[in-house]
Amino acid sequence: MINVKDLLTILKKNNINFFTGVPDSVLSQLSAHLDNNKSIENIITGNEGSAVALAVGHFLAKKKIPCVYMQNSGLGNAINPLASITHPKVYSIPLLLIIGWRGSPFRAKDEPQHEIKGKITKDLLKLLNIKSCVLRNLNDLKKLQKLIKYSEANNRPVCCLIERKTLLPINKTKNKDLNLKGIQRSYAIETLLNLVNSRTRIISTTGYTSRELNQIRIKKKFSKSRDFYMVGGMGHASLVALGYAKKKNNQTICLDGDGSLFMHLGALQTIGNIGSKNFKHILFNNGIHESVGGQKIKSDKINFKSMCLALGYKNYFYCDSKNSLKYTLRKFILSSGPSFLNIKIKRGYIKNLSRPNNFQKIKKNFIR
Ligand SMILES: Cc1ncc(C[n+]2csc(CCOP(=O)(O)OP(=O)(O)O)c2C)c(N)n1
Repeated sequence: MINVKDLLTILKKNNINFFTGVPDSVLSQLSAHLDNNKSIENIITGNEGSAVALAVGHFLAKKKIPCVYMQNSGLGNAINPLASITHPKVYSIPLLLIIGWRGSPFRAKDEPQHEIKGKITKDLLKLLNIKSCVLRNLNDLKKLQKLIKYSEANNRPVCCLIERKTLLPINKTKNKDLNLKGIQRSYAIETLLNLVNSRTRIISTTGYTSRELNQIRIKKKFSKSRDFYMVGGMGHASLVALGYAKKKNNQTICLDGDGSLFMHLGALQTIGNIGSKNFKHILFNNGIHESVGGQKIKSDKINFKSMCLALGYKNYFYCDSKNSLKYTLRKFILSSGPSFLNIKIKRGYIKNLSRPNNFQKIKKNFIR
């Protein structure tokens, strides 16, 4: 195992003090250190491709190697700028990628969607001409040191892969501005399920939202599940919902998170343009990436109402209290879409959460 402090010491020695990326549970200890270290700049971007872009700009300004961190799922989002901007045959820009390697073939079994990406992660890096090392113990930090020197000398992106349970757990410092106001996500989900009819289809985003929806369905025995859980493809739930809603009459509800919404915010423009009456979009707005450690999103100043209406949504609703949730949800369900409901969610999730599995069955049930 590796103490994240040792990793950061190597990076500091090599003058790497600019970090950008999308958080990942495998790297949550890294995120925690970055947030607590005032001498380090850390910017969380909407998606991983944007982080590479920000890092490129930083290099152009400072001529110093930036660090871009992500989960290997996010490598998909980053491939475009890595292949067509930073690649040695294009601009040849040095940067250090730190990638959380879910589904590594050398570790215990992971979720199916992670196993697939895990198997091809190294090959993807090879295809991109990016040299990589795997960090498992202190000795491996020497390999990282060499790679950074190589990146500097040859102006090339390099990568270090970190598997699950490699970074030593750290004591969580108490965060003073924990968002404890708002509604519990699980309560909001249960209230919604009590209000919708059995023909309603729900498409839910990656992480705790899908896991809680699935668990509540099973435990509370709501009518047979007709949900589509986006266990991967973070940020794409709303357009899956739109694609369905356009061709069916069923009420179609997307359950989104703010991290997911910002990952592919352009989807809102498509929804505003072609969204149908039966399309409903719920944002579980907690201001954090709760599913991967609670890293901040800094969305509290955003005027979602102006944004959604400007982009063409027909209705906007907001709710931040349990007392008005049922009433607001009813109005939202009866409204003519595309409609957006922004629900202020507080931190917290169901303990011992299970995960949706048997994806073929989920798909069949949804289609039926
Ligand atoms: C492309 C991609 N990048 C990163 C991740 C890791 N990831 C899974 S859930 C999640 C956080 C989602 O945040 P949000 O939508 O706000 O929902 P919350 O976790 O707060 O419920 C992240 C970053 C991923 N699955 N896919």
